[in-house]
Parts: sequence; structure tokens; C-alpha cells
Amino acid sequence: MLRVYGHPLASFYWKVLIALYERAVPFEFLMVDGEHPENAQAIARLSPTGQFPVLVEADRVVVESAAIIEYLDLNHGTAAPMVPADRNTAIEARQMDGIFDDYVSAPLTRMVLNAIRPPDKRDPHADGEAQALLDKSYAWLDRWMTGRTWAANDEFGIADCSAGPALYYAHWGYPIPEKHAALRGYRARLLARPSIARAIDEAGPWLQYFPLKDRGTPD
Ligand SMILES: N[C@@H](CCC(=O)N[C@@H](CS)C(=O)NCC(=O)O)C(=O)O
Repeated sequence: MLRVYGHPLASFYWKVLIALYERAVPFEFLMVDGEHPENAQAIARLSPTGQFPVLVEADRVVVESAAIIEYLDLNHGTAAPMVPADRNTAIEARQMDGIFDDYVSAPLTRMVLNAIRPPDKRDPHADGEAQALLDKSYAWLDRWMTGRTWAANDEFGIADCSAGPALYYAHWGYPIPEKHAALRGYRARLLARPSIARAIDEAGPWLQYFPLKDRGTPD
């Protein structure tokens, strides 16, 4: 049985979880938290910096959410692959996956890490710099999503697996302006997608621990 290390609150775990649900792949979930030190020890050994998700199947270990999703495409499930098989078509899927990871999730993570520091250790520039990046990303993504249903190639795929958690948390921590109607509409479509709605639902008990929860609303 496929095993996946993660945490229900973690956006990069959601990214893989969404692909697992989209492709109806059974797996064993291994929680990485203080109550499961054996799992934290395992990923400290398996991933470069102890980050998750990590997939283990027999003696195969796959780290990095995008690589895990490509592994699932090739080895598990029968639904359409999250990364299109045609290499030229796959370029747009990988491009948009990277954009959500690097220009939405990354600045949001910077704000989260700043918020969980002791107050006297917070970086006074971090939030402003992260928000300036998000302003640019939101504006670019709003233009990109105008006239599109999904982020790449007119079909649900890896970029939407990345966008779901990225936009869910980013909008909650730093709301997308109302003028960006195409991006807000895309976020609403993502949240209504059964695989993503299920990931959010399962994270329910932990969502109260989102460090930016008082800066906006998740809806
Ligand atoms: N580039 C990695 C990012 C993984 C990542 O940032 N994981 C976070 C959870 S969403 C994590 O492990 N945080 C705990 C830590 O850094 O110790 C991927 O795509 O899988």
C-alpha cells in the first residue's frame, strides 16, 4: 500500500491529496506531528530538510509534491493524468503549477512563518514584501484566468492541485481584491471541486490553527 506522510493543515500535502482523490488512489496517511515522533523521524531521514509530503511505496521514495503527482500519474489510478502526457501540452501545466507554488504559496508561507515567530523576533519587512508579491501575482493571475475555467489547458490538472490550497490560504490571509473577479471566481470553482472540498473538510479541526486566520475569512 502506498504511504504518504503529511499533515491535514499543510498546503503541499493537500496538493498531493487532491491528486490522490482525483485519481481515486487508495493510500495510508502518516501524520507528521508531535504525537507521531516516528513519522517526523522518518521524514527527517527521507526528505532533504524534513519537509512533507513524502510518498513511500515499497523501496521507492518520492519527495516534492509535483514529483509525487507525476509518480501517481504513471503508476496509480486510471483517470486522466494531472500532467498531460503530451510534453508540449505539459509545459503550461508545469508553468502554472510553479507559479502557484512560487508566487502564491511562497509569499504566503513567508507571512505565516513571520506570524509564528515570537513578537520581538518578527521581521518588520516580511509582511509588506510578501504582500507586494501577492499583489503582483493576484493581478497577473486575474488576467490569466479571464476566460479560463482551469489554470492550464482547459482541464483540471496539477496546476489546479497547487492552486487549490495556495489560493484557499492566500485569500484567507491576504484577501484577493474584489476587482479581481476572474481570480475570485476561479478560487470559488476550486473550492467547489469535490477533491478540494474533501481536503478542506478533512482539515476542519486543524483550520483554527492557521496563523493568519484573523486577517480575513476562508469563504
Ligand atoms: N517544495 C516542497 C514544499 C514542501 C513544504 O513546504 N512542506 C511544508 C508543509 S506544506 C512543510 O513540510 N513544513 C514543515 C517544515 O518545513 O518543517 C513540495 O512541493 O513538496
